[in-house]
Amino acid sequence: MKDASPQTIHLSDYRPFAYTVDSVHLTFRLAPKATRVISKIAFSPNAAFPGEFFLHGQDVKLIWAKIDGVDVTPDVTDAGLTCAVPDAPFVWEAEVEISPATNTALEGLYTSNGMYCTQCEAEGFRKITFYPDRPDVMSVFTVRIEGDLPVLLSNGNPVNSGDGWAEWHDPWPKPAYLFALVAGDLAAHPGSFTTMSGKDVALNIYVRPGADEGKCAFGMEALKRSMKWDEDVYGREYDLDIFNIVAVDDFNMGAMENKGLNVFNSSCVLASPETSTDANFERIEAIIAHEYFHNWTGNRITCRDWFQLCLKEGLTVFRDQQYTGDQGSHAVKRIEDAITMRSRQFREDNGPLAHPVRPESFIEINNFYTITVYEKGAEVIGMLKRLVGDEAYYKACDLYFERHDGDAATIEDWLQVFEDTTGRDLTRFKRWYAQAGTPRLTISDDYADGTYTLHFTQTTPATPGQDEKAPQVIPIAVGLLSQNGEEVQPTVVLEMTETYQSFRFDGLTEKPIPSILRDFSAPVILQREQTNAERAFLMAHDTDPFNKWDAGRALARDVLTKMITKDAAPDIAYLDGVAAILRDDSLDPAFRALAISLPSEDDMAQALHDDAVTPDPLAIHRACEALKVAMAQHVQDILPRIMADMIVSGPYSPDAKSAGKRSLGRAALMLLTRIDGGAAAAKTYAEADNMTMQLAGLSALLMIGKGDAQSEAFRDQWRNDRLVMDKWFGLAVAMAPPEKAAMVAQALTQEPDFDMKNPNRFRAVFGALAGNAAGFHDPSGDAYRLLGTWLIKLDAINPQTTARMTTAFETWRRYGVTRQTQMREVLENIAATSGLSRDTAEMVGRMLG
Ligand code: 0A1
Ligand code: ZN
Repeated sequence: MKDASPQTIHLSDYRPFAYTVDSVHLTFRLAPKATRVISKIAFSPNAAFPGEFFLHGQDVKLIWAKIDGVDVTPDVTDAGLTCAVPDAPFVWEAEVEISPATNTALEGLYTSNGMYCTQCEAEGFRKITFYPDRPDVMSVFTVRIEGDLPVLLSNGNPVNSGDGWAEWHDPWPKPAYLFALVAGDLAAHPGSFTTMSGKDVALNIYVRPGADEGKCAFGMEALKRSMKWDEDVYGREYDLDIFNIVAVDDFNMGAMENKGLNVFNSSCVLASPETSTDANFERIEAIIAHEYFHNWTGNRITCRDWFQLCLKEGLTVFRDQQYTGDQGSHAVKRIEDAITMRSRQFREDNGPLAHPVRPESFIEINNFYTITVYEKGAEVIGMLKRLVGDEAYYKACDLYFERHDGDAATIEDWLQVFEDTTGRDLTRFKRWYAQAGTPRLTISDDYADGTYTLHFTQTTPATPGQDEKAPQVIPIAVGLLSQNGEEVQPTVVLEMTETYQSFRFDGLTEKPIPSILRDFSAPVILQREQTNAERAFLMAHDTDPFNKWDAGRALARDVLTKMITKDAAPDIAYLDGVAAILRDDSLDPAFRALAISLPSEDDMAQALHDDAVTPDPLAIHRACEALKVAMAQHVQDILPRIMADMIVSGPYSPDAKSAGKRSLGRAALMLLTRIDGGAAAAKTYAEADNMTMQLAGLSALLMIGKGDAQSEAFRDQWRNDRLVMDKWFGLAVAMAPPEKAAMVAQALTQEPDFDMKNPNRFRAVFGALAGNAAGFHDPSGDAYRLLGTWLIKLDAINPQTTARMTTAFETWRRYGVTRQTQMREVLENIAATSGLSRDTAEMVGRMLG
């Protein structure tokens, strides 16, 4: 629905609500197109902040309202209602009607395959009933659900139930965004957990009856591991008698941490060896942990307002990253996270959508569930931990939980516990929350008389609305290696606080080779003159796994840049480095797979743009392909052995070690396929007994323009599995040759099982199109226009997913005039669409602005 005058909300305008909510009773009478919601809410005036009685409400039809039992007639607008109320505590009652079955935006109460479910974060509760829908208004909820369905769930503990009704009570005060209701014909996969203080908690994963029931076991074990980990590492215990997870097919995001009733996109919880890849298993485990960890970082301590989103998200992402590292390899996890930061967060931070980890204004908060708030927010916590040390970090966290339990807190509260614990002044560090943009760190060095000095200069480019940047506090982890590869200075963390700063290392006998920004100790871009010989040296000798990997990356980037801009042949130093990594059986296979992987084509476009070269996606694609062929030829004698060694025998297990072996095996297969005509890939596909290898075989074949028969067979085999079919839809577009990508995507939208109402299916096709860099940027402009057309269609039914997907265009200014014009036209077309949602209007406005 068109919002005539979208309001910009500012952090500086924060004011507490004029009333407190003492209790909430809700009764739901479920009906697909006419659900009735009866609310009974006890309010008290907030003496310290008197003001208007305003309740949010959107797309809800008011049937009646009462105050203290007497009928009232509030003033109702599109956004909510106001009403004259007593100057003393009172009870508000209202009945409203809503239509879950026609709610395609998937916010508020909606239906998905006949199941009722809710999504209230950030501002969905106002689509359920009139309420002060803001995170600092917290209350205890009691919920009665009436409906002719076997399973009726809400937050907290079950109180009572009978035929066609159930009552739930959540003793923990919560904001409305954590409310949830689920009702449907669901099957439970049960489990249990005994907490550290000996309390038994009933666990359930609810799914649609049938095939999905066989896909719950992994999620249940992951949940138990998460519960244990949060006790062991953060001392956090679960606080209700029951913890429920529900899998839903239609969901805008990954999952949601509603108190005691987490709702998951089915793709983020359902797993089986036959239908899920190793990457799926890893992601599912991380998301289950993430949502569970929110119980303390998000729910027990929530956010005062939506500007503080990173308070819960940055911290919870940081915690899930720690958890994943603990389950497998910290080094591998750190490299994976750095890849995400550099490719997706740096891309955001260096474009028109750049914003601080804690934004200062927004039009639509749903547009700020971003990689910056989540991932850079987590990096900021990681830097804080590195600066204060582990012991102080956990002490500060303890203080945070103790001091703010039950609060709606702010970033100031979070930093205060660190100041109080350590005595440090974090004023300057706080800039990480306020200043957008990726700092560039320029490095030079000198050596004389046994003293080695590193000189750093930091600058942060201007970002929208922020022209001037102040220096950041940057923890720079550094180690020094001798010329023959021994570590002469183990890792130290240099704390850079100024624009220019130098650090000295004394007592050396020769000029060392520095290893800088170990473990990716800060989300910054290093700018440094470095020879490929030095990079190759670090690739071979660095003791820090992140920098060992990164040296290879830097080398690959340089090789590709010269292939693209100078038509150079692949540098033998890189090819030798790859061969050495592949041969080194002492290295973790998962690490080896990462170490021989290339930067993505989009990363290369960004790198060229940073070097003031206009990127040509097709030239980048060709160079990447040529380099992969050269790599394959250079290491062809090693590949068969690697593939044989990396076969994991016995029944499939998604554990990190087995997955790591498969990862290296697949990397070898991808190389081999470029020189063996697809024989090994066809064999892999035919013999696969798990989705990881089946998909690896199929992808490899499609990559070389083969695999039509396998693709058809795959489709026949998995026709009835929605999640696997999403993979099939996505793969067809991702692997399409550049000039055909748009056509393939367009053809897929005509398939009977393409359903634009299902965000997973829409993302499968169009996320893959945007991800096929050379295809998306095909000179015809067809892919731009196709995506634009479909985004306009989707906006009318699902603004949130549409707005997110417009980010495919966020890099438009990187490219040459023709592409810029084509993309700008698409953005302008979207912007000019009548009835465009506030979500999408804000995004395209910022991109064009
Ligand atoms: N808080 C959830 C993510 C989430 C955010 C918004 C949503 O709907 C608008 C749904 C989920 C998380 O961090 O997992
Ligand atoms: Zn989260």
